[in-house]
Amino acid sequence: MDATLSDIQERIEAASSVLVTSHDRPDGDAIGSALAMGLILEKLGKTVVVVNRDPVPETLAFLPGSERITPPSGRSTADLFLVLDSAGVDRVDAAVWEMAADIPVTVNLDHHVSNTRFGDLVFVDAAAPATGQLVFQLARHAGWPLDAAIGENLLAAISTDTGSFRYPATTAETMRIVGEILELGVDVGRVNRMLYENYPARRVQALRILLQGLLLGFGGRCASVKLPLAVTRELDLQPGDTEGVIDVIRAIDTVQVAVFFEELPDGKIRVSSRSKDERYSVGAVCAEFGGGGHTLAAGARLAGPLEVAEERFLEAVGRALAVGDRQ
Ligand SMILES: [Mn+2]
Repeated sequence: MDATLSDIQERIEAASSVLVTSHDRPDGDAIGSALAMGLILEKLGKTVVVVNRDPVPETLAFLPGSERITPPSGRSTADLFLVLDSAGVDRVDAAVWEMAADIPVTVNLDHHVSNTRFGDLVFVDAAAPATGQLVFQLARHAGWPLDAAIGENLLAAISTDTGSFRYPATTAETMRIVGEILELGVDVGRVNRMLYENYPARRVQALRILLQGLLLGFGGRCASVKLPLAVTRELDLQPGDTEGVIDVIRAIDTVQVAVFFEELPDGKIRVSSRSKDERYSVGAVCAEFGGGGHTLAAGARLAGPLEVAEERFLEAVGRALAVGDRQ
């Protein structure tokens, strides 16, 4: 059921122990919002476990509390399960749900328009640019104390999900919130350096290989790159290494839609897509393939092989471009 921030505050304050998670293959918002929530709950005197199927990406390991993210194990005896930044049940691994199976109440706090509204208390604000912003709003609403460590996590969450405050969901309220976060004593220079200027060389090597295969389709309106599993293995790429590749190709002046295809070990193809224009919804394109996300940023999983998935998806992008042109 739809909940208010007050409903969620009440449940959290009544709980003595809380299990916190966010989506598999966590990005900056998933890690930052989960860690901030974990640290907030700890300050409130709760027993907290923050769990994720996947380890923290190397580039986010600097975030305060990152060492506390653990893989799922056993059955939690917590009173409350907080699921952050996850559009659907399937965004969180079955082993995490198994761990949470005995927890009586699940809270779903998220900003994906495609959220399936699972859980007992649901707070979805699709206008918010990051779940980190919702965590801040909840804490401010509740009057819970914050500190610099919490602030660093929230800044990382909001900064990464807004593309460093470039995406249109970035509002005056987002900037005001970031102002309040900086007043907690957060060093914005350090956080940005760690987030954006601290990459292993293999990441740039991967970018070089990907850009060699850059495809510009539909008169330069769609840019795409693909990553075969062989390259992932050869460069020993880690989760997070290819994050940002899509922003590089999206930045081409003629491009309206950017797509990144990645071949996975199981043979499936993970597709990430971005649009620059609300008329061309990559969310709708991904939904055709059972995926989801936002109008301007969405993902899906297609059957392989890589070239077939690429062709099918790009055809759908072509149709979306045509549909958008008629609007
Ligand atoms: Mn997010």
